[in-house]
Amino acid sequence: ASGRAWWKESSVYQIYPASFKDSNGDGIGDIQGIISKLDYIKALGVDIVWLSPISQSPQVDMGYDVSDYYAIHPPYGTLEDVEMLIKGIRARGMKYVMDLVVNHTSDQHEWFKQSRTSKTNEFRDWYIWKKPRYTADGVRHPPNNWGSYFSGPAWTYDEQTEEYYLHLFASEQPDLNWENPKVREAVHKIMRYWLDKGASGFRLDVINFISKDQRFPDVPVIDQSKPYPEGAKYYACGPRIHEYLQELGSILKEYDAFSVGEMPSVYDPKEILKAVEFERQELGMAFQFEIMDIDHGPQGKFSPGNFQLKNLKSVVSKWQSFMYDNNGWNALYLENHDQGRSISRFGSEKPEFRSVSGKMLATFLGLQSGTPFIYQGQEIGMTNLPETWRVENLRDLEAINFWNELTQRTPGDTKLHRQTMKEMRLKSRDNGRLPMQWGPGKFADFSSGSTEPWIDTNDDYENWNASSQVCDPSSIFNYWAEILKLRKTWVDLFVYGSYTLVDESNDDLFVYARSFGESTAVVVSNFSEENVKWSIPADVKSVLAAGKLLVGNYEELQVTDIQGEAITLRPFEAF
Ligand code: TEU
Ligand code: CA
Repeated sequence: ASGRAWWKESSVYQIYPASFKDSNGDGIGDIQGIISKLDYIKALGVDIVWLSPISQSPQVDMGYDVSDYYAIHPPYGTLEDVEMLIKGIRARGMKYVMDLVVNHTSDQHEWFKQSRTSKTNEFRDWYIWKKPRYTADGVRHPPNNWGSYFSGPAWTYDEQTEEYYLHLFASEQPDLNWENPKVREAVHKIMRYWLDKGASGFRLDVINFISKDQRFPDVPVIDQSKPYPEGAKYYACGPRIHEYLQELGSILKEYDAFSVGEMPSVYDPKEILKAVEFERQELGMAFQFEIMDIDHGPQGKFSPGNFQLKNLKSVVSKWQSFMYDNNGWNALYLENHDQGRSISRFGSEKPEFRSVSGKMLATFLGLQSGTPFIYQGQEIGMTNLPETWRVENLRDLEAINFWNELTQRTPGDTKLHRQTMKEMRLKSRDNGRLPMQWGPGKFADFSSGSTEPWIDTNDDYENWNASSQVCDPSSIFNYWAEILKLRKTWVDLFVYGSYTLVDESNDDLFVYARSFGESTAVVVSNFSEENVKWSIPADVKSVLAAGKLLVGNYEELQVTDIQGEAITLRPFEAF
């Protein structure tokens, strides 16, 4: 990868505002709460703070349904609070990145309220409206069979004008019609407004979905129990995507801004490269989903999958090498507000392994080629929701809709329901949304008040929280800080160096090398909870023999241990 850029040398901390820190005791996190924790974020050593949406929103999808891009959701605070936040972030030498959700708006946005009033309204064409289809029996059907990511069809019929509108997500999240130049202009205006206010860039929500195949074809139904399959092949990286992204890219360039595009449902790195190739000046980097989908089952996300290290190796190595070789760039992440916690999915929640496996994952992720993203709570090893949770504890519409649809379709199938609940405990979006565990006090010190938080806290906060970790040099928090510091100390090697997978066929260890000029680093991660004996490959042996130990997640590891013929790695050991 040739081109250098400030955002390649940065790391990012993601905040989910509702669950981060509640300053006024109403049970909902807020901007003043974030401001009160900026020193904590700075101490971790990140460069960029990205906030999930804080714009005005009816919160059908936790703010990913915006009703006014220029106003702040009142429970979070005011515009003045946001200005103060941006100031506080910048005063600490960090940058603010905003979540921009413009594939769709809320149905409560003024544009949509206008759009639905009549076929001749000036905003009609800002959304995607189509006539119904009728079968011979006179029954009305949606214009095609695409499914919504939140269950059911991707189209909702509107009585007022007797047409359907498209929504790839909830029916309260109508998709904007990017074919309309006025929509694009409106988006550009929003971007400039926030860049002028001091934002240093954007995380662009499902940005690869903005250009739809204008024929809106049906997708073949393979499974009769799923009459509304995913239509992604007709809108993920669709026909005019790069034209639209170039328009965004030229604004971003003007401000030397950061950008990361969220790009689900595309697994061909060549497609994503077209958006993140350095010279094309579209986006800086993209979140691909191949790693996140690795433990999804054949029946989708909430069916049992089988996580295997060899799959992770091939997926990670595919993206690492491809982006490096082709002047692209990777966004590195194992967690966000849509995912289960990484220790629960890829490490171990067992008390004796929780900390060490969290540090192993930090080593594994943080030293790869790309820009690392840390999601709130990941830096202290927060884990998934407890076994005791039932569907009543869940707050996320994806899981709730899925559950309702499933239980209605398969009444009495308790085995399936139990299995689904188990998978939800592993992969539902709620897992990442539990209140941040600040301390051992009531509500994990997330909230000062007596009002219950909007979502229950986890059970383990008395022993597992930020305040105890910040001052403990052996904590996950301080280990992450060390990893991020290594990237700063060895910029050429860890930011701009190449990636090579080592010992591909090893079933327990993920080993890779980073190289730049004369320097090489070998990163070894044991993904198993057993001792693993590793016969060090010859070419690696010479590197280790000449080198020094930069970091390791077991305190007693000696340099001489790694300079022999073979070493035994302890459970989840990484160095
Ligand atoms: O997510 C888009 C997306 O495709 C997923 O990660 C989604 O959560 C998953 O496919 C469901 O199985 C983005 C946001 O990150 C998410 O929070 C929003 O709900 C969604 O877009 C709609 O704006
Ligand atoms: Ca609050």
